[in-house]
Amino acid sequence: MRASPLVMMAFFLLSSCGSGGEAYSLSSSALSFSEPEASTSLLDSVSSSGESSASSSEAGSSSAEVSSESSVSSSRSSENEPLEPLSVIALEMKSTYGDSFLIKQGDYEVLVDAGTASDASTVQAAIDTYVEDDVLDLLVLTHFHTDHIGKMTDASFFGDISVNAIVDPGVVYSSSAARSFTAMRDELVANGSRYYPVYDLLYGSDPGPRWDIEGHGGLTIEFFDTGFVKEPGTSYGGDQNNTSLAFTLEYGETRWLFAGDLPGSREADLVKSIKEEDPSYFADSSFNVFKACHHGSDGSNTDELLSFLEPDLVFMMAGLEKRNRTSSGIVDEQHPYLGALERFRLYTEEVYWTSINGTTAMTSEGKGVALQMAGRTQDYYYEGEKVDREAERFANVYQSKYYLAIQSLA
Ligand SMILES: [Ca+2]
Repeated sequence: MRASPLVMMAFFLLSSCGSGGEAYSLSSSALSFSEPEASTSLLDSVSSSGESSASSSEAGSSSAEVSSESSVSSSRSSENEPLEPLSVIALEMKSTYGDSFLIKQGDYEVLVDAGTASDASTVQAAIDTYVEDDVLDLLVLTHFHTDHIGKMTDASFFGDISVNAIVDPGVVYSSSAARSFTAMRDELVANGSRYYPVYDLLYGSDPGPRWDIEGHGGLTIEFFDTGFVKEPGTSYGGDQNNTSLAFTLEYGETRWLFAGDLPGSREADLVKSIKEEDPSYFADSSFNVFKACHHGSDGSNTDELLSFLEPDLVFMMAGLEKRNRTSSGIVDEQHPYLGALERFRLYTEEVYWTSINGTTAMTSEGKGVALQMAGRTQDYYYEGEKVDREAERFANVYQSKYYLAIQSLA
């Protein structure tokens, strides 16, 4: 594999993990697995790389099998020992907006949102690939907008895969997509899924807002109040972005924050909630990962949130808008917006967007994060020429022609 500067960028992120970085091997094979046209190749390759990362103890096992009790307890007993891999896989979105990503540690999987209706096959392929035990352990719908519900409007969306638990904002919103999602949720509950409106997690009883996922290397998921959490069944017809769920992942020395399409006006309340729980939550972490709020909107991703997070890695989902996929080039700003990108840059250059990189897997063994990108499956143009997909496969957003284009529009 040629050592292009862009590949080295991906490797740099890996080696910024500190002394534990040698535990990783971002081998050339890990980067050459997938062709840009086939995002499922990346899905396959991530499982494979999970095996190779853990192969020192459990050669030949699948990534789900290696998270045995013995290896988990030994990981906990020594800070220098890598944990079994945790992967967060951000899926390439096909049309405007859209969020969908999977979290996987061993046989524990979380699906967060399902993009737009046109992303359904991508999301289903990811579920089929990663949910090897046919039990999706947690489904999180961050809020009731169509670019997050996608085709989760009928229980058949999940095929033979059962959904163990569901968390959503619990409000009643009268769009047809929201009604369909709610009907699907009821059907899943009738089939045995547990359902937790976020209000009940925060202010009800079991299981509470902080979930320690037993047998998964100390993986912890925690939900936070954004100041807009409503009692279950409350009708809310306003901007659903306000109701976006916010939650963190804690894994080894890494911290991750996800908050759907939360608007900037709610971010201060989120910071306040996290500070009340643990003011040093992000400050004491060696590596902070942030899913940009609202697809990298300028109205979200405020200085107040970013200065609290001090992110080391930011990732964004959102498809290229139709008008920006013609030979005219990027003719209008879209998500992600320049204002948000400039604010991220005050903290890190490691800012990635699935419409530049394609489906992206972020894998951590407890220190730092290694990246694998499938390459995008859609094209855009700059100065009349199609921008080379492979040239931007490992590019951060500031190295992309998209960034040049929106700078020129500003
Ligand atoms: Ca599972």
